[in-house]
Amino acid sequence: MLDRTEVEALQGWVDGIEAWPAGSHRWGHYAEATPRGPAICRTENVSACHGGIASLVQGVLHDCAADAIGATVVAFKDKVNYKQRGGAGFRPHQDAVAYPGVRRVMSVLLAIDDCSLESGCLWLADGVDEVLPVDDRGVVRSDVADGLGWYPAELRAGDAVCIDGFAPHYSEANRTDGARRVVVASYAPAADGYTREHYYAARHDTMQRASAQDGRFRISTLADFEGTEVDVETIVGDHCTHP
Ligand SMILES: O=C(O)CCC(=O)C(=O)O
Repeated sequence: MLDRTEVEALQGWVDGIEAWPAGSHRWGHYAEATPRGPAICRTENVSACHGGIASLVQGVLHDCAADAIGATVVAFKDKVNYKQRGGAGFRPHQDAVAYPGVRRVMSVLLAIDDCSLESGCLWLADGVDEVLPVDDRGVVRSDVADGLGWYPAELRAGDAVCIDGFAPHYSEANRTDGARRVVVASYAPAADGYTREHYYAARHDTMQRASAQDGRFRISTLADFEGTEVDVETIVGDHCTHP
């Protein structure tokens, strides 16, 4: 999807986004504990504050999702997952379950760095066209997930993979020395009227309610993330990271 020059530009943008000061981004700039110490694991709604990412979300990623769905689409969500060295993976889940009230969704995952088996690439199950039974975390029940046929999507930096809303997917921890960063943008058919404002308001409410109920930290509406949260305030260093 991107050539070498575009990939290098994207990597530079994301280096800068990762260095946004803790607490500076109202939609979420999350950190996790890793064997090497706290590390940023996700920034949510990046396009709201970064023109370069917005141009991808409204440009090539949008066109890819529209092609895959076969209709005019609206971008309602985007995020960067960093999966740094030692960073955690995600349990099997379906986007149709994760995004409150969505009818049809297509996500496009764009590799910022190479995504290999060792660095925790995405795995997808094929042949699923319905919502699967979930456990108390909202992820696909393990006995159901065990019965699916899983395929790895190893990607070079600049490659992308489309994830249909019903396609179960998961990823493992990063066992390499480098980061495995991806941009994931999600689209709904324009005719469905599912907007970014609707999604982020519903996301906030759902996460608050779910965490109040089970006391679990979550970086998404489902408790699919396998990492351990770090309070971002504790990773502020002794110098300012912003320009
Ligand atoms: O970045 C990954 O490996 C998982 C992406 C995903 O499924 C998610 O963020 O919900």
